[in-house]
Parts: sequence; C-alpha cells; structure tokens
Amino acid sequence: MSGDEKEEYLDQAEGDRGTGVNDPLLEDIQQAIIDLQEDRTAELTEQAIERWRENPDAPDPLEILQQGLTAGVKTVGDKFGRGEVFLPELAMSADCMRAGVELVDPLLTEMDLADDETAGLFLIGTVDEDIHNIGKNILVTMLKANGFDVVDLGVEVPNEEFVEAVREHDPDILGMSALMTMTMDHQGEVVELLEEEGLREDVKVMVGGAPTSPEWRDEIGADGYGDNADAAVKRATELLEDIRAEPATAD
Ligand code: B12
Repeated sequence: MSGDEKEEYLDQAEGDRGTGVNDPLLEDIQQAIIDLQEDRTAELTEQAIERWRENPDAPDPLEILQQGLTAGVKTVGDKFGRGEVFLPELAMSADCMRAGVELVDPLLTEMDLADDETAGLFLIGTVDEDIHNIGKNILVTMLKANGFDVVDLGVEVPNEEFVEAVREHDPDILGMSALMTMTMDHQGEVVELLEEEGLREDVKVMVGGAPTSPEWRDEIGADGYGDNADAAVKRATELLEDIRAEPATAD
C-alpha cells in the first residue's frame, strides 16, 4: 500500500476497535491487525503471553487467540466485505494473524479441554475451491493437543477425495472447513456422496468455518458444528463418546 492509501485505510479503521473485549492489551492486538502491523501484532501477542505466564488469571492463549487475533482479522474481513478494503489488505491481515498464531500455537497444546482417553481419528480438510486454512490449522493443533490423531488433507480438497480418504483411513470423524458461502455447499455434497457410497453410517461429520452454523449442520445432515476450535474439540469429544457407546456392528 502507498503512504496515502495506508493513511486513508487507517482513517477508516478508526472506531473499528473494541469488539466487546474488556482487556486493553487484547484490544491492542485487534488494533494491530486492523492497522495491518505484523511486527506489532507479534510483539503484543508476546506481551500477552508473558502476562499470562506471570499471572494465570490473565487472558490465556485461547483467549488471546479468540478475543485478540481472531477478532482483529475478522474486523478486517468485515471491512473487505463492505468494500472498504481490498485483497492486499486482506492478505496483510492474514500475515498478521499468522505471526500471532505462530506464537500462541505451541501453547495451545498445553490446554487440556477434553478427556484425552477418548482420542480417536479425525480426518480434516478445507473444501474444494477454498484456500482458507488458518482456522483449520488451529483446529488441527487443538485436536492433537487433546489426544486426537489427525489426518489433514489440506485445502481445496475435491469432494471425491474426502470420500476416498474416509474409505482409506476409516476415521471416527470427518471435519470439513469452508470459509465462503460459495464453497460451503461442498460440505453438503460430500455428505450426499458418503450416503451414495454407503459410508455415511461409518463416520460422524462435522462442519465449520465462518458462513456455517448449527442450522446449516442440520440442513445438510451433519453431526456436529463448531463456532471455534475449542467448541469444535468439545463436540468432537462428545461424538466420540457416542461412537464408543454405540453397540458394535458386525461387518
Ligand atoms: C484471512 C482471510 C483470507 C486470507 C486467507 C489466508 C489463509 N491461508 O487462510 C486470504 C487473503 C488468502 C483470503 C483470500 C480470499 N478470501 Co478471505 N478471508 C479472510 C478472513 C479475513 C479471515 C479468515 C480467518 O483466518 N479467520 C480466523 C480463523 C481463526 O477463524 P475461522 O477461519 O473462522 O476458523 C475458526 C472457526 O470457524 C472454526 N473452524 C474452522 N474450520 C472448521 C472446521 C470444522 C470441522 C469445525 C468443527 C470448526 C472449524 O474453528 C476455527 C478456529 O477457531 C475472512 C473473514 C472472516 N470473517 O472469516 C475472509 C473471507 C472468508 N474471505 C472472503 C473472500 C471473498 C476471499 C477471496 C475470494 C477474495 C478474492 N477476491 O480473491 C479469496 C478466496 C480465494 C479462495 N479460492 O479461497 C470472504 C468470503 C465471503 C463469503 N461470504 O463467501 C470473507 C468472509 C471476507 C468477507 N467478509 O468478504 N482470505
């Protein structure tokens, strides 16, 4: 961005901060992302982590992630949606987000959200035509931290590849991430394909990503939804408990 463009952007960004977070440092992290300042995002994330190490009552890595970093990048996403910023800014916000996530990520593995004894196999990917993977990667980290084995198919995974991978790996849960209204339909298509191939009964299906919702989960006949990574891990653990409680079927 040129100097003028940056100034104009920052003028527009005035007043965007404060998405209901009552912590000045987390607000500063949001603002650093809104200001597209990668180094500052990393610096402030470090400070927040340091503060939590010194005082366990301070916001923990998950809160830093959700109320600081994620809230910041979503604000830039909203501005993009309103046509106030463009692709370069969106890409810069993703770089800021990644700089913060890199610092928080190793600490998420220390957060025990669920009962590790229930660990199962989770197959995950971002649906076809969709390259967004920051949220999916966070979920992968947290699933592993909670004892799940994870097979990650990456991004832009064609519908058939999900189905083939279910056949090959026989996972307990298939998770599909979709960040765009124009790609979320693939989640439903994969559920239909699993039915057609006679595999639907063998695997629980979870969906997530910004445009998805519990209503969408129900509409496409999925088993689980997660608004964020910790909710997703909790739901995955419940589903696994259901699987364990089901009587074994003879094949
Ligand atoms: C960063 C970003 C990008 C980056 C992505 C970098 C990367 N490697 O991921 C870049 C700049 C590359 C990008 C590109 C584009 N983007 Co974009 N992007 C975003 C943005 C701002 C943030 C996404 C993000 O990382 N969020 C932070 C993470 C932590 O949150 P999350 O992804 O939601 O994940 C959490 C939960 O959803 C959940 N979860 C996620 N996956 C799963 C899966 C399962 C199974 C479960 C249970 C839970 C779960 O857990 C996660 C962790 O807590 C969003 C705005 C938004 N509100 O989401 C737009 C957004 C998604 N992008 C958008 C668009 C339009 C695009 C482009 C088409 C732009 C263009 N003209 O080229 C391209 C897409 C190209 C493509 N083919 O995919 C639109 C989509 C609009 C729509 N409704 O369809 C959005 C909503 C912006 C907007 N408001 O317009 N983008």
